[in-house]
Amino acid sequence: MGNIPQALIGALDGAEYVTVLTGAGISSESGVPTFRGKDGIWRKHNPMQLATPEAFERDPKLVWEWYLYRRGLMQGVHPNPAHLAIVELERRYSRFLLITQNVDDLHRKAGSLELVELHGNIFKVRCSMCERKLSEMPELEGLPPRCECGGNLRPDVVWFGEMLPHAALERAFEAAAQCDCMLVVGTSAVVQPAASLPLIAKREGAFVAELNYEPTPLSHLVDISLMGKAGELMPLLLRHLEAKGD
Ligand code: BV8
Ligand code: ZN
Repeated sequence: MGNIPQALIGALDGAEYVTVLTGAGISSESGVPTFRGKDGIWRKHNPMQLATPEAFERDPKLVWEWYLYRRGLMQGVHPNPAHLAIVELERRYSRFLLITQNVDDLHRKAGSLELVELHGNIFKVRCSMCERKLSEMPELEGLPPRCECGGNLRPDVVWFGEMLPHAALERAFEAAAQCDCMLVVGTSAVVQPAASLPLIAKREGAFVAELNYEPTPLSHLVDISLMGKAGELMPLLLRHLEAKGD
């Protein structure tokens, strides 16, 4: 079977506590455009113009149009073999945490249970005044949608310059520090504080492997950096683990 280094199979086979950090690359084979890739949505729109509280303050309608467009891209989009391989991986460990930067809800749809969404979820909405959370968009009488309190409803995602949800971040930092092995899948590793999680894991003695389509700032810092498509590498990794386990 293909090219998965023995060191990675051995590290996963011997691990008690495994964490996985994912980024937009794991959803690209589902047809979801990444952020910074050649097909990246941020090619057409400048994220600093749209994914910031200032942008929402200045033009909430424009920001909502962008998020409705992105929600639209998600219609008919399903988890791919990489998402499903992580669900299989989770079942092999009593201690496991999936930490995602993605807001596309595909890990939850795939069946991942121990899951932390560092940057929120594009299908959830919250009030920018009273912070009330809604699980979906209210009937649209126009943009931005309004809360009963009169405040503007906003996508329940983390914008640049905003704090990450405290509980999610705490849980992610703790898991990174305690795990024996961390897989970093499909992220350009440029957004903080998510990109520091693999460094924390490495510093605390975990075996850290990156699976990505192209090199990143992490590639020379991790134990193993595998270049390739997550939808191919992750299922291959699981087949190796199953073969070893039998
Ligand atoms: C905060 C939600 C501060 C919204 C997102 C200067 C230096 C360092 C840091 C900063 C700085 N200036 C500002 C900062 C902080 C800033 C930051 O990190 N900026 C970066 C860009 C420099 N961070 C923040 O603002 C964070 N908040 O720091 O608060 C603070 C402190 C105290 C008090 C108050 C405030 C908030 C960050 C969260 C921003 N929100 N998204 C939305 O989605 O609309 S970030 C956005 O980028 C997504 O969440 C995405 O997940 C994330 C990371 O991108 P990736 O997932 O990595 O996606 P990308 O396209 O980049 O890469 C995909 C990779 O996959 C590629 O490498 C590609 O090769 C690979 N790939 C593609 N296909 C495949 C594949 N791999 C495998 N298989 C494939 N098939
Ligand atoms: Zn409100």
